[in-house]
Order: sequence, then C-alpha cells, then structure tokens
Amino acid sequence: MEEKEKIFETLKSAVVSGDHELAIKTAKRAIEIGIDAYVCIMEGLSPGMQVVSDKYEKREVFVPQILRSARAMNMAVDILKPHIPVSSVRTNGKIVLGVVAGDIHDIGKNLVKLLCEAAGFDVIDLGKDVPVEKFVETAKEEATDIVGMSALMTTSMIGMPDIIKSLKEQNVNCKVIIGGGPVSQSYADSIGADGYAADAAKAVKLVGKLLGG
Ligand code: B1M
Repeated sequence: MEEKEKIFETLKSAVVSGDHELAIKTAKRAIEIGIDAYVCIMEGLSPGMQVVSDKYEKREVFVPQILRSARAMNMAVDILKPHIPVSSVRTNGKIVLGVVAGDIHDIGKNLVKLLCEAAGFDVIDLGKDVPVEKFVETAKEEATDIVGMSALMTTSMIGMPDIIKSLKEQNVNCKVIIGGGPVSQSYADSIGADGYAADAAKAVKLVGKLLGG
C-alpha cells in the first residue's frame, strides 16, 4: 500500500478507535510528506466517523466511545485545517450557519463550515442548539446571502420550517439550505428551502450554485 493510502487508513482507524494521539501524529505526518489536507479529511477522518456512526446505530459502541472519536477527529482537523488552501478568489458570499434548536450534533456542521471557508465564503457560525430568532436576527444584521441549517434528529428538524417562515415574515432576502442525517431533498422542497446537500462537499457546490457561481 502506498504511504498516502496508509495515512488515510490510519486516520480512519484512529477516529474509529478514538485514539487522538494517533490521529494527531498521522495528521502531522500527512502534512510533512505533502498529502493534501482536504483529502485527508474526506478520505480518512470523515469515513472514520461514518464507521463510528454505523456502529452506534447497531449498538456496538456507546456515547463515551463516540465522544472519544469526535475528539480524535476534531484534534486532527485542527492540525490539518491551516493547510487547506483557502480559495484565492473571494466570493463575497456570506453564510449564516448553525445547528437548529434542541440539537447539539455539530460534527457535520463543522465540516460544512470548514469546506465553505476553504472555498472562499464567509461563514458566520452560530454553533449548535440555535434558536429560531438567532438565525433570523443574524441573517438580518449581517445581510447574509445564505442561511444554512443543520439537523441530525427527527425531533429537531421540525424546527426548520419555523426559521424559513420567520425569515419570510421579516422580509429577510436570503436563500436557505439544509442538511443533516434525517433531512432530504423532498423535505427541503416541502418546507420551501432553496436547497439540500447530503454532505459537506455537496454543500459547497450548492452554495456556489445558489450564488450564481
Ligand atoms: Co447522537 N443521535 N444523540 N450524539 N448521534 C444520532 C443523530 C442518532 C441518529 C443515533 C441513533 O440513535 N440512531 C439519534 C437521532 C435519532 C432521531 O433522529 N431522533 C441520536 C440521538 C437520539 C442522540 C441523543 C438524544 C442520545 C441521548 O442522549 N439519548 C443525544 C441528543 C442530544 C441533543 O442533540 N439534544 C445525542 C448525543 C450525541 C453525542 C453528544 C454523543 C454525539 C454528538 C457529538 C457532536 O456532534 N459534537 C452524537 C453522535 C456523534 C451521533 C451519531 C452517532 C453520529 C453523528 C455524526 O457526527 N456523524 C448519530 C448517528 C448517525 O448520524 N447515524 C447520532 C458524522 C458527521 C460527519 O455526519 O453529522 O451526518 P453528519 O454530517 C454530514 C451530512 O449530514 C451533511 O454534511 C456532513 C459532512 O459530510 N450535513 C450538512 C450536516 N449538516 C449539514 C448542513 C448543510 C449541508 C450538509 O447545509 C447547511
């Protein structure tokens, strides 16, 4: 196996086993030998988190292991992030991004933020468990182009239409995109969102498309 492939596999297994020391060491090695930091996230860390998600669904791992995996992933991302080439073409596109109220799952949202920033968009990150008013007020104050909402639970995604309704009522002129496990293109259509993306890379493409790029 080529060293590059080995690095991706090691990053993946470091996330799966929640070994942050291995994740950091491997991320540093990747940078040292010139492997693309973005590809390390997409081919190593992200698939690792996917494995953990699947195991959680099957009750093969539990919350403590999940938190260790998330920590390993975040620590490796911190090493890799400064090495992701930020697009030299500033788009002037501004995105207000957050995880909707009642939901604290922010790993996916953080990936969306990372890739959107790398693509040259300005991202205002509202964090997690964000109330409707916070999305709307910030969108207004910042005259944002796009509001991006993430939800990982069926119980929290139902808050998304309230944000869209409130944006419309207050005449905030922006597009709305959504993402996260339980949502879909058909859900986006049904609530009047302007777009849905299944993953962070697709979110970047969608933002570009909606901004006319
Ligand atoms: Co919890 N959790 N969790 N959890 N968790 C899920 C979501 C769940 C599906 C697991 C399950 O039971 N099968 C389930 C929800 C069920 C439902 O729908 N009702 C669940 C539950 C129930 C809970 C708790 C209630 C558990 C409890 O306490 N009993 C609790 C909820 C707390 C709360 O939010 N109020 C809870 C807690 C946690 C942890 C804290 C342990 C941890 C979160 C840590 C953190 O995020 N900081 C956690 C995790 C990690 C998961 C799973 C295992 C993995 C999620 C993840 O990070 N995936 C998850 C199982 C699953 O998803 N299958 C589960 C990796 C990440 C890279 O993918 O987030 O999908 P994802 O993001 C992707 C795309 O979706 C997309 O791009 C991302 C990157 O490619 N995307 C967007 C995301 N947002 C986007 C926005 C966009 C565009 C694309 O545009 C704006």
